Amino acid sequence: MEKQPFAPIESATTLAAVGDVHGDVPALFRLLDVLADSGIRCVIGLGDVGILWGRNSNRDVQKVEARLSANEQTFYWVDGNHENHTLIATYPTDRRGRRPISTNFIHLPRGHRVTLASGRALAALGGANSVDRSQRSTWWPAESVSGTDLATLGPGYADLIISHDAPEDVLALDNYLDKTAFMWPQIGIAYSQAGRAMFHRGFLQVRPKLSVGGHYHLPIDEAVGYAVGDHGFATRVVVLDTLQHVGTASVAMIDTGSLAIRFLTADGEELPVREPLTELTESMTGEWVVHTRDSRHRFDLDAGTVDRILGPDAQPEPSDRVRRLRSIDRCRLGERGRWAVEDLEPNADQLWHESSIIRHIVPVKSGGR
Ligand SMILES: [Mn+2]
Repeated sequence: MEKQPFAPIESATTLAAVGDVHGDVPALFRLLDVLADSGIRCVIGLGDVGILWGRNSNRDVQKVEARLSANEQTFYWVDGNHENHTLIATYPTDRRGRRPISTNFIHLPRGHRVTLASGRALAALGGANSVDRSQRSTWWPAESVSGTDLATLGPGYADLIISHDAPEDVLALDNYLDKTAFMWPQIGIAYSQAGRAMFHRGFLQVRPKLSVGGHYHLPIDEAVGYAVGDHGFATRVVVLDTLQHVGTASVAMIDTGSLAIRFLTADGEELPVREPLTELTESMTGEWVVHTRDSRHRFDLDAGTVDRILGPDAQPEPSDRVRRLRSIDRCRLGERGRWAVEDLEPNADQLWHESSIIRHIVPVKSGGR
């Protein structure tokens, strides 16, 4: 009879998501032991796991399985770009559509979905395009998210997407990629962006509340508003750092009911909690820029004013001038904004401003919350 995993993902109340392992078995074991000490038994690798890699992979898989068994843990993982996709594909999928490499070391193929005991739906969508493809001695075309993967994923909602790549329009990530673009050939950047665009199509099919990925080797936790046609939604986009980086968020402990997150370092040290901002309210202070689909609005909550910042393609409008902010009815990521303004001259009429769907709320200076 087939052996059952110790900690099936369906019944997990906490999932420990782990950034790129890169075949670093000692680092993985250190983390698995710390997690086991705090009772965490279901762990999810976010791609670039690199255990199933070359000639020694059988031995590595046996070592990993032995440690997981000793800790009564199960390690599920989605594939990244830095992965031996040919070797992965030699393992058959089981009747659930998962790919057990060993009893407790289980690959989740792209498009796989799980209903958790909490009632939440989880979708898995690994894969990413290597920015350094032209410099790599080992490269697999199967690293790319394909149209078939997106068809397998299907159009249904899921609360949570587990991936290697990240959705588009994440400010902290896009700023980082802009700053590091000089490091890569133009063709590699274009290829990598095409892969991210493909993942983003899958992301929009799922419209999740929470997106957790790896790949970029830096920690990000940002709430973003998205729109599919007229329908808006907000997602907390989390990117985890690799297990090789010290002191940063490499692990996310996800409560499968509330979707609340605690971040840990690769050594299992807990990091301070700082929830990403999802809403601008009248009770806040400071200066903020609200990005909608069509424009940007600067809110000075100390001065009580708002004005529109013209983008390069925007046509000037009367609402561009600085106005007094009377009230904020609604200013939430993924929704249309609504706030009341009036001209600065005395006895001016109050009018409501209705915005397109809000994508970002960004502090002009630090603080102000
Ligand atoms: Mn990586």
